[in-house]
Amino acid sequence: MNEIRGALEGVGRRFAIIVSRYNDLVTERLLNGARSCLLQHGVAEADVEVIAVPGAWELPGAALVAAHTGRFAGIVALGCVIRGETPHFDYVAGEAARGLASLVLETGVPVGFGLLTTEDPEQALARAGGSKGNKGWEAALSALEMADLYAQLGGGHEGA
Ligand code: INI
Repeated sequence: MNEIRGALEGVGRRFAIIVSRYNDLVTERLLNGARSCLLQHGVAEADVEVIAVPGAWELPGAALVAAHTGRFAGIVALGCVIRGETPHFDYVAGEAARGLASLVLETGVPVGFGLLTTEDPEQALARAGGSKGNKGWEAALSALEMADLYAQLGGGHEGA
């Protein structure tokens, strides 16, 4: 049996981090986690491009445009939607997630999913470097692994 598994190898690869400014107390921490993860796995500082968008709703569109440039081996999408703050929770969170999933299938560029959807700010902060870890770091780790996997499968992008 031949098992193919992506390595956590960032050397020579370029990544985009798309980060939402909405709930920036949380998303700044996700960004720190994602950036640290990429750098610690060999991605050069100059090969990490941080792209800011207003809110989670804008994540898929910006990620799609970034993916179509062919410049990135992977993308990390970071945001935070808090249920108590909006009756639009299901639309914003659901459509952002759906959009990110469909762009992966459309473009073949891996996206690490770092969009927090929580009941309150405390739950979000716990997942942004608090007691539940840092989902930004985890999303970057997934993007690294999948970028290498896609490259091994022969489908990697220019940044790969
Ligand atoms: N955007 C978020 O990222 N998180 C939220 O919790 C949120 N709330 O609560 O509404 C939110 N709304 C903004 C939305 O993402 C768009 O930026 C806005 O509708 C403009 O298109």
